[in-house]
Amino acid sequence: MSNPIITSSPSHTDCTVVIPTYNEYDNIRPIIRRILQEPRFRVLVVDDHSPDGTGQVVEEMSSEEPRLGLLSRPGKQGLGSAYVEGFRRALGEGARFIFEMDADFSHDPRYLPHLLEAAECYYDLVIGSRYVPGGKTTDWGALRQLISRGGNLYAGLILGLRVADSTSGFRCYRRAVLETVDLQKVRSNGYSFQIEMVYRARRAGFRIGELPITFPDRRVGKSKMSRRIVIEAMINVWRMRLGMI
Ligand SMILES: Nc1nc2c(ncn2[C@@H]2O[C@H](COP(=O)(O)OP(=O)(O)OP(=O)(O)O)[C@@H](O)[C@H]2O)c(=O)[nH]1
Ligand SMILES: [Mg+2]
Repeated sequence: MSNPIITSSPSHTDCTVVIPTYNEYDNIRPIIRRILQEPRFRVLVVDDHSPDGTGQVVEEMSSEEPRLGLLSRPGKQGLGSAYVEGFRRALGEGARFIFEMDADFSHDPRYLPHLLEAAECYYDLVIGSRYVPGGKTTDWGALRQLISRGGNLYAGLILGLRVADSTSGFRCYRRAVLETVDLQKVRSNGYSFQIEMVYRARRAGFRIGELPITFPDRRVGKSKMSRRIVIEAMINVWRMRLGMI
């Protein structure tokens, strides 16, 4: 009698979407449900003890959903360190493709399979980009647009990134990128975290691509963007350039 053939199908969950959260109570349940409609995907939420109970929602959901994980931290420690901890967990769990995504529906889950396809076929890091042809932001006022576009131009010029949207937090990394970039050395915590990851991936010689996305404003909840985060980014770009990061 012949042995049964065991196949490893692509529906095996080899993709982990890491979502950092701070006070995303109204967004977290629907965004998780939507992502988990994709059979290849797991979700790992990194919550900083959100006072609004975001973490509890995830904990409850995870008791019935094996493809959902929660990493709970004791207090608000910033986006960059949340991602670094999430990446480590996802790598430890064997993910082959690791995604970054916000909880607030500015990043439409329908793009996930496209980011994945581009990472499987062409690139080591794929960025969902507002600033390549076909990409856009829809609801922002002039000031917010200026900060975002200006920040991208600034970082791109100073660091030679050759990327239109280095501050985008919607992306897919092949596991090799996160294994190669020394996560312990990543210093940025706010928007510059995204820039620093592009910079380090570029320096390590990885192929970086961008796919156009439409980026609406967050559906509900409050923005965590602050003047401090913008200033941190402006300074950190120079610290990278001068080899201090
Ligand atoms: N764990 C954790 N998550 C955070 C922290 N700061 C922001 N986040 C999450 O990171 C994601 C992006 O933050 P946002 O406030 O949406 O930042 P933004 O998209 O630049 O701002 P808006 O466009 O105004 O929403 C969201 O899912 C936040 O809940 C933090 O300190 N810790
Ligand atoms: Mg947002």
